[in-house]
Amino acid sequence: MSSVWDAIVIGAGPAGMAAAATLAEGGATTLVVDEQPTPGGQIYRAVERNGRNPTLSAVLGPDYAKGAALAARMRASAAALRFDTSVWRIDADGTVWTKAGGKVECLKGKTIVVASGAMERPVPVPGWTLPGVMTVGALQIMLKDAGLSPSGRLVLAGCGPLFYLFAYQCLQAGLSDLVLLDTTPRANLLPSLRYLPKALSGHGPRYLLKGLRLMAKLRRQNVTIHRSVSNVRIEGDERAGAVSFDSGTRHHRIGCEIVALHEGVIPGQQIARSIGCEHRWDAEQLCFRPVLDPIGESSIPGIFIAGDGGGIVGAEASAHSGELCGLAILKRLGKIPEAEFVRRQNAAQHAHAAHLTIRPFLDRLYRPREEILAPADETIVCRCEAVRADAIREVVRQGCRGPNQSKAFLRSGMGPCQGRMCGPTVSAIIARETGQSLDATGYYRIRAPLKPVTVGELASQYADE
Ligand SMILES: Cc1cc2nc3c(=O)[nH]c(=O)nc-3n(C[C@H](O)C(O)[C@H](O)COP(=O)(O)OP(=O)(O)OC[C@H]3O[C@@H](n4cnc5c(N)ncnc54)[C@H](O)[C@@H]3O)c2cc1C
Repeated sequence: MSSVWDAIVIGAGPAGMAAAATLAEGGATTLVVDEQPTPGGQIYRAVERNGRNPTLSAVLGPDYAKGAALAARMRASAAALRFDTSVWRIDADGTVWTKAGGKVECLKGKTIVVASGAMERPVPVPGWTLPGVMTVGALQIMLKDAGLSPSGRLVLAGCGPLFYLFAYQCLQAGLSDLVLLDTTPRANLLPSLRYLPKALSGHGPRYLLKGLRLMAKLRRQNVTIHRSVSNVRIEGDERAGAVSFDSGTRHHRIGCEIVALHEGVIPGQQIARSIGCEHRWDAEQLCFRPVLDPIGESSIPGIFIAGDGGGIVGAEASAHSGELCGLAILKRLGKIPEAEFVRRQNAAQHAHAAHLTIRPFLDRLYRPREEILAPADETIVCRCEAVRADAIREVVRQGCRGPNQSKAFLRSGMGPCQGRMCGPTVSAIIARETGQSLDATGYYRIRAPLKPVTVGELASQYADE
């Protein structure tokens, strides 16, 4: 074991970068680990390099460019940065196992900041396993990482802020054959209006205006948009060739080359669950999230969770939550005077809250349809082991009460994605079939290794002995 760090930060997205900069500027020995080659996380992916590419910067927009300042602040601090490095195990005592360049290393932190972000909500619809079907986030990663955009007709099916943002970015990138299937249920509109007054405070109006501008641009460019879409099915033998769906009372079928699905993002649970942090079902965001105190500490002392991994808050609030974790750790280490701590904590809490005024409105408006959470019988739920929804319902009828037991019956969640893609759906189906709450149903028990590690890589730590 090389050294004991005051803090190890996992993830260099907005939350991790803000936490690391705050910690290192305050004199804490800080190590940042991220499996990507450069800082930025999901939203600001490759922001340093793309800042030198005016064409791509124009496509990605000004909110993307904001990430460069945060990356520069972290780089200017004394934080040690390790990129292209995956964390594959964390123990509750602050031991962190990484792998990079074929070698495994064991590190120790007095505190850990898990800032590993969100993932897209799985969208299990018939045909979602066909080649040619991706997620909106995956296509956006190709755009940010390599400036690539799809050729041929692209159908985007889903809803939520990232859905419209990516549609807009496609237009900016010059894509002309784009069809949107907006799955926002019409019935969501009225209940969401209850949250509009709150959304008009803090930074809410800025987000609302941005959304309205994106929609106006899509309308001006005459993009075909089908609204209130349901029953999406992707058809094709070898690969996706068409999408059928209902829009209002009409049934449609359109040909396509690529289909991208998106129904919002949910916290990535793998790391926090593997450490044993307590999670609860969030009935507003329809996902599990870790139980955190107001400064971001989890149920395990010394393990902090910042950013979207602690509940979906968006990029700027993620950065403020990272700062809050950083300040709390500095205080615990005795590295910040009380008055300065109180002043900076108040400012960060205030700024964080101002970005959250929009959330209840967005969460209610873009609440996914029931068919996304608990899909029709013939739909494959576990992609790795090809387990269908009806098989999960059948084992519940045979007495299976939870996701871990379903593994023994069906092998669901035991493939290479380690349950990331089927976990939320398996829990939702079992809860509905048993009539239990989601909290009582629970989630897969997640165990290390969180990333594939070879025996050779494990052996590498003893190479010098
Ligand atoms: C695919 C995708 C695209 C998105 N695009 C946008 C967008 O364009 N605009 C927008 O406003 N919001 C976007 N979001 C939402 C967005 O993620 C945020 O609100 C924001 O990036 C959250 O910041 P964060 O710091 O919590 O996490 P992230 O930005 O996700 O950063 C997490 C970091 O942790 C690293 N990491 C995770 N696990 C490990 C591990 N085991 N080992 C090492 N490193 C690890 C990741 O590589 C990543 O860099 C996107 C979300 C997703 C899932």
